[in-house]
Amino acid sequence: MTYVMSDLHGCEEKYFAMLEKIGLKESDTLYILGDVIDRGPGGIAILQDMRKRKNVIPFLGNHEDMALPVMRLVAGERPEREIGSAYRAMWRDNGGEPTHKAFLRLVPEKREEIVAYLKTFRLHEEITVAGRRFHLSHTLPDREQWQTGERNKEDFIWGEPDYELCYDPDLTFITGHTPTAFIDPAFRGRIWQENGHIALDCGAVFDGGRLGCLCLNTMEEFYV
Ligand SMILES: [Mn+2]
Repeated sequence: MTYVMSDLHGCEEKYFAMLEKIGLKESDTLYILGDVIDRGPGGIAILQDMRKRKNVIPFLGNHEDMALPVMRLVAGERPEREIGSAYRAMWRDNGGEPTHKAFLRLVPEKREEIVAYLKTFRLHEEITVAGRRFHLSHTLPDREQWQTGERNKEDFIWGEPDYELCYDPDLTFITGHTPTAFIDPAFRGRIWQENGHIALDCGAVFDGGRLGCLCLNTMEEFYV
């Protein structure tokens, strides 16, 4: 079976409860569409579990992208960009504090493992399950950018999709990043599907939110 979920945001207990609920087997594949870390306290613990599982395929979220340069610096590497106090404040203001603290508590070897793992996170990918084509990414550019092909890394981690517009009639676009309650308040805590889009972020870390997981073979929805 193929499963997909997103935006765990440090909710370690919900993550393990979901693995239990879906009964994830080694022959299954679980795609996680970014924002594993920040806001909640358990992001590093989730990453440490994910990296041990060969059948978990991680994608980059804006939170991992914000965290990585700081983590590289702490781990003794030289990030491409300048990491000054403004950058650190930006990550902190976006809920990075619990992740930063947990990262600093790791011994150097464990820090390097996390940094190396985050560098393997994918940006976007197309898969076919049960004859249906899916596009996976943390988020998407708007439809015009998608159709003109003028899109870059930032669009797949910070973009604001046009959920009211169909991007491609032959492809279903699965994203996290935008809590479904923001797309339609009636969908608070539930997976939203319309117009060739599936939005997965059920707001696990927020009051009234849940962690959602979708099985792409059966389209069954699971919640914790
Ligand atoms: Mn995000």
